[in-house]
Order: sequence, then structure tokens, then C-alpha cells
Amino acid sequence: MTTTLDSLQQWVNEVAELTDPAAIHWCDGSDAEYQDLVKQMLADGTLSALNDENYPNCYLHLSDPNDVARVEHLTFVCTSDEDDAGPNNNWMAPAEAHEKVDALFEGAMQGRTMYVIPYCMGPIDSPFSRCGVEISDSPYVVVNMKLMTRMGTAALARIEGEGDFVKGLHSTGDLSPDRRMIMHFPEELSIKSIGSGYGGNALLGKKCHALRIASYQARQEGWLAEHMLIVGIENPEGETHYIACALPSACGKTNLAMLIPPDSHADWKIWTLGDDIAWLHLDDEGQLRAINPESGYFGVVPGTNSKTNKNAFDMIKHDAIYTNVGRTSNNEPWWEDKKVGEPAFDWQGRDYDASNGPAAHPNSRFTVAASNNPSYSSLAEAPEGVPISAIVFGGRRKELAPLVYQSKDWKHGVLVGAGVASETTAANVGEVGVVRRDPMAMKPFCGYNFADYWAHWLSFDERSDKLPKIFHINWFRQDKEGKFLWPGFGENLRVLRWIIERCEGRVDAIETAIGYLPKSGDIDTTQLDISDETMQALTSIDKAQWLEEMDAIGEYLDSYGDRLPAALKAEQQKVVDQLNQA
Ligand code: SAT
Ligand code: MN
Repeated sequence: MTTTLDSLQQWVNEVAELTDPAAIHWCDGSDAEYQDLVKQMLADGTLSALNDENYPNCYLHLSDPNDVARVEHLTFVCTSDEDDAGPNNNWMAPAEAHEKVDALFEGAMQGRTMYVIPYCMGPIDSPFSRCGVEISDSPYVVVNMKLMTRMGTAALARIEGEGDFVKGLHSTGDLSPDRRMIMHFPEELSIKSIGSGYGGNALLGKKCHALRIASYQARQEGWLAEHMLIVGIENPEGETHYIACALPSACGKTNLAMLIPPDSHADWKIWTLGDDIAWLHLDDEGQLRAINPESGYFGVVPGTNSKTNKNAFDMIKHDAIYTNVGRTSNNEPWWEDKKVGEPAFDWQGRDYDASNGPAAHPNSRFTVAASNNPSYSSLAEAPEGVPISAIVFGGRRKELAPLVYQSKDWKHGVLVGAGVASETTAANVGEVGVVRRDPMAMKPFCGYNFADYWAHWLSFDERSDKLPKIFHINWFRQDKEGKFLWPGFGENLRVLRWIIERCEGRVDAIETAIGYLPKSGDIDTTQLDISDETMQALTSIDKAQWLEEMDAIGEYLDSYGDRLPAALKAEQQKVVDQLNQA
């Protein structure tokens, strides 16, 4: 297989010239191709087979111990003008970046097969979808791309029809962190990533294309590419509302996207559209609609069990790839909080020894096709996407942020999103548990200056009078002893119900300086063991703490200098004034 598209053929030739592979393989995305690659990786030790009886077609991959998470400090946005990348990104001049990274690509694929992977982000027949081609020397990347995206012949046909595509060049290189770089060239619609085989560093359709490059394109074209799950919530009357929710990596997006209603809500249904990325467009009527550009999940494994997320627990029992989990003595995958089995080996393949730390790496992952998910919505394939009723921002905050609140209007909602802060997680290399600003959960993923991004968000206000309502959630509030105040997981449906009732104008709320808070009793707590005092703590605000927070947000916004939209600063000042008056 090759291509009729000259620009693609020419790029493939140039890359082959630079990287000198032993062979070139054009991926067709077929099951047979997947099986062949699996066989080859089983033979060379890249994968090992898991217990075939209980985990049919499941495989384990152990990364280099130096290569287990995204590397934000080695990730660059290379625009001709540094200010276009903004203080939120590492920047390098495009010419210098190409020179540095090309030097590492020189001869990098010697003795290896170079895979050409055409993919489509979004349903093949959707006008909102965008295509790309990833060239990679990693068969592990190919099989992951097969599970995560619409990859192969149909994508190539669309690319050949359209003539343009995002170019993503990837090599695992020598896996040395000093020779690792994830470079984005939004003006050229291209990506060059070398030195990592892991997740968002290597599966270029995901964070690199569908967020960093797409966010840049989205601004030019008038839409939004966001780090959001998309979930449908069907009430007992059969009406479904769709919500798009931005949470930082490893803060429960997958669990929320495939939430299992608790027994108290047995007549409610949840439909998963996506667990990580949403592309949002206004339709002709001014309704915001969402598609999920992905078609699979790369989810955090530890903590998944039949109580926390039975759908996910069951969905990864077949046709799944595990990365960096431990194993039991009968070769089943094992992770902390799995609640069944015992670890015999850890994620580095060593005999399990508690003194070496957890058996599964905290950022260990599963890869599965979305079709494995029992709550997968058939509308995830709809070319026009689903109508969004509410946009929800959130983070992981021990203190301060209430369980839920609603912004006063769109502009204030943009401030709520811009002010999001969250404790860091194992999804990125670096310290875990430090609070940092993570606007719209896009800090690692916005492909351009946040100041321009907020201006773009604000501009939607002039384009529609039917915009979704904007909310903020925090499932992670703790008491002084470090115990979570809210049970989370399936019980989060109770908060989603309040959000929907607010969207429908069916429930009143308490107006405060930071937004609308639930009135006592309006979040249904029947059959929940939670005291009135706890609910009170979860749904009230501390004025002094919030004044401090709003000051910190003001300072953060000021760090964007002249490009910061004045309207956003005005929203922040309004909240400060109202807090002072309260
Ligand atoms: O970027 S990854 O795909 O490695 C996972 C994440 O951070 O959400
Ligand atoms: Mn993510």
C-alpha cells in the first residue's frame, strides 16, 4: 500500500531518507494487521500475554522506567512569534526546533520498521473531524492508535480526498530523557516527538494533535478543542442531557464519563460519548455541539474495581492493552485497589516487594476501544455530534472549592474556567499533589497563548444566545483528618442532577460572589450516609479564603500582560468587589 497523495508520499520519502528505516509499512488498520503486530511484539518481548482464560486478548507492556508519563518540561510549542505560544507553553523558534529535533531523528529508525499510520480524529463522515498521519517506529504505538482512533484505509481515503492532514513524526529514539522532545509546529500543522514511547508523548493523535494542534486550528476556525469528557445523562422519563466536563489528567474523567448510577438511582442511565477530549462547534441555531475525536480510552488503571467503576473494570477484561501494571502469579494484571488477587510481579517485572513501592505504577494505563464500553453511546458516531447543556470545570482541591457551583453567566464562566487550580497527579513527570493553576484543565495542552484562548472563549458570547450554562465541581474536598467529604464515583450523579435541574430552570439557588450554590436539600442525599453539617461544608464558601484565591487568580491573570482580555480582568474584579461587600 502507498498513496495517491503526492504531498503525503513526498513526506514519507523525506522521513525515510532522514531516519533510514529497514522497512516501511503502511497501516491499513485491519484486525489482521493488529494481530500480526501483537504476534511480533509477543515474540520480541515488547508485549507479554496475560491469562487467556480470564483476560482474553489482553497484553501487558512494561515501559522503560524512565518513560512512564507525559513530560511537560520537554514539550514545546514552536510558533514564529514567541508571544503566540504564551507564558503557558515552553517555546522554541521553529527553525531551531527543527534543527535540534531532526538531528535526533537522523538514522533513528535504522534496523526498525517505519509505520505510516493514517488516522481520523472523529467519525469518518463528520465535517468536524480532522485527519492526520503519524509516522512511528513503534509497533506498540500502532496497536494503541488502532484502539484509540479511526485508523487505516478509511482515514487514508479521507486524507487523499481532502489533500491536507496533520503530520506527526515519532520515534522512540534511545528513550533517553536527555534526548526526548515533544515539538509542536501549529503554523505548519506538524508534530515531531522523539525519545518516548509513552501515552500522550507518543500517541500523537491524542494530546499533540487533538488538543495542542487542534486548539490552535479551532481558534482560527471558530470552534473549541477541549480537554473534556462528554457524557449523556438519561432521566427516568427518557430525556437525555449531554454535559462536557474538563478535569485535569488523572482526576476521574473516565469514571465520570462511564458513571454507574447507584442503587438509589437505578432508573437513570449514563451514556459515554468520550472520556478525554471534546471538539465543540456552534451549529446554525447557536447550539453548542460536541464530538469526541477519539474512539478508545487510555485510562488510569489503579483504583479501578467493581465498586468504583464496574463498567471500566469489566471493559478491561478482554481485548485490552495494559501498560505498567503488576501481575499475579497466574498472570492476571494487578494494580493497587483492584480488590481481587495479590501481586506477584511489579510494573518493572520484578518480584513484588512492598518496599519497592506499588505493584502498578500510579500512572499505569489501559488502552481499549470504546466499543468495549457497555455504556458507549451510539451517538458518539453521529457526524453532527450531541447538543451540550452544561460545561463543567473542575479540579482536585482538598480545600476551598465547594462541591458544585454555577457561574453567573458565560463571561463569568470563562473566569471560573480560567481560575481552575488542581493538585498535580502522576500523569506528568514531576511532583505530585502541588496545587497549580490549570485553566480549563488545558495547562499542558493549549497550543497557543492562554490570553488569546480566553479571548476566544469570551467571543462565543457574541455568537449565540443559547450557550450552555457553566459550572464548577470539586469531588475531592477533605476534612482536617484527610478524609474525603463526598463519596464520589456513582454518587456524583446527584450533583449532575442538580446541574441539569439548574439548566432547565427547575431549581432555585443561593447567589454568592463566586456564583450560584445549591440550597440546602436541593442535592438529593436520600440513601446516602452524609450529615447535614458535611453537606453544609461542601456547599458553602469561606469569604477570607476566597478573597485570597481571587487575589491569586488576579495575579495569575496579570502575568499574561497586555494580551489578557480586559473583560476577563473585569470579571475577576467584580467577584473581588462582591466578596468585599458580602
Ligand atoms: O497524556 S496521556 O495520554 O499520557 C494521559 C493524560 O495525561 O491524560
Ligand atoms: Mn487527559
